[in-house]
Amino acid sequence: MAVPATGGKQQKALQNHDLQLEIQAMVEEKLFPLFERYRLGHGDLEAILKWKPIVLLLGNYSSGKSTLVNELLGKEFQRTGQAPTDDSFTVITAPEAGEEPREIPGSTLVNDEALPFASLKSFGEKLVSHLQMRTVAAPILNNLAIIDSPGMLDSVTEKGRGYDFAGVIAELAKMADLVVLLFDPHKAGTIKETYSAIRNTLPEASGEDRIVFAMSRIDECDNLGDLVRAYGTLCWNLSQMTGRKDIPRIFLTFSPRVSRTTRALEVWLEERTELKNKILAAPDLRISHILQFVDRQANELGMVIEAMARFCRDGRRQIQTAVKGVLVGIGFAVFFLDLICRALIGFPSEIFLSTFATGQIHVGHLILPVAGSSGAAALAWLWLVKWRLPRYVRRCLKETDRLVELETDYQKQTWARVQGTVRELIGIDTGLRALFVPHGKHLKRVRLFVVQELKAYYSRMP
Ligand SMILES: Nc1nc2c(ncn2[C@@H]2O[C@H](COP(=O)(O)OP(=O)(O)OP(=O)(O)O)[C@@H](O)[C@H]2O)c(=O)[nH]1
Ligand SMILES: [Mg+2]
Repeated sequence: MAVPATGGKQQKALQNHDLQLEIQAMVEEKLFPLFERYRLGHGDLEAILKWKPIVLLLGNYSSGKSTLVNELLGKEFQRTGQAPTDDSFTVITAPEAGEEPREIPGSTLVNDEALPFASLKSFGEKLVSHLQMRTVAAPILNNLAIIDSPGMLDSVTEKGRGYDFAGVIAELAKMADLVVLLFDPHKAGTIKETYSAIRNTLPEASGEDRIVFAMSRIDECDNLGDLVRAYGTLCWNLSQMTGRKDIPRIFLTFSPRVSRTTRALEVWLEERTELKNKILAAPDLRISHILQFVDRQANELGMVIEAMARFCRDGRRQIQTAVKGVLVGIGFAVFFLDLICRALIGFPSEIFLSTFATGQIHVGHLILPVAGSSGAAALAWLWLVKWRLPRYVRRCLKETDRLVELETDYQKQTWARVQGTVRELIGIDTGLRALFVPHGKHLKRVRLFVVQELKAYYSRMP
């Protein structure tokens, strides 16, 4: 049996909850203003920071997701069946204190500020009508929500479902502290939607350490040879999907509640218990998941600021060049302009430098140097504003990559996520003033946040 929450566990849950609130307050105070300033959305971060730990169950249709939920709850709660049974995402959790168990429709969930599901609204009405929350009193749900999902299919396309199924999975996987991916021996990793979820959706949305693979219904294998074949097929398919040769652990399990052949398979029951205990321990992953996510978002923010700082620094160099041009122009106007004019048109009769040396200077001697200097300054200004800076901005928009260091894969992946924002920021305000924003100060604040505050929270993880 899976271990139910004990007094010690409850205390740990409370500690985790307090820590989560503390991190939430700190992130809201220190990072959110900068996210807004740099036009980076912080909806995902907000979603993760609020509410309770979440386990997301994904898998082929009829792989036993709802059966596993019922086993964890200790009651027949979710509908189960041999054909694709469930076409909805169901968030299952405990009712609020003093509340009766109830069903809450998706439209309420996506509009409830206290819940993390607001981002699902953007997937449209069809998804919202395939989303619900069901509350039920069960010990494991005191500090946990489980999301049961529609089975993954082979033939259904986005058109068939009516919403972007992979996108919804990505959103939910981002907020989930643990993603359990169930397979069954009948379709060991051959389902198209599962393939694309593992290959494209999950790596971006969830850390590898937060994904658990399990093959359920193994009691339906006729013999050991049959099981080994199904397991081998799943491993091969998984390596195709993940592109990796080192296969992650795959729990081999079956449900003793529905299986008729438990005796021969007793040895595998241990794995079922291990899988359930892993699910029950998901709340322990909460703080590290939050910190990892904050870390990742802070790095994205840092990269945007770094790019903007570089953009401004190089832009200010263009101004320096213009200023140098002005100085040369002024020097020329003061020392040579009246000399040249006198040589060409005989005016002025006295040049500024000689009157300056004799001390017999009057306003008339200053006209040409001052007019020349002003002309030089105006020309330099025009050259800068109308030609040099727009050209510089255009080049930065075209070659945004040169604004950041892209040495590691991590830097490249982070950059892929934020370079659109950098382009947007560069394009918004192309005036001179934009080059004097104190990005360096902002960058320092983000770096300090990552190396000091965030690190301190890592060390406080229970
Ligand atoms: N023999 C056996 N049957 C199982 C096991 N787990 C689930 N089943 C049966 O398999 C069928 C499908 O199980 P569900 O729990 O409904 O599967 P699901 O993944 O929720 O399916 P969808 O909601 O359609 O995606 C049901 O008839 C279950 O009773 C198992 O470990 N062994
Ligand atoms: Mg189901």
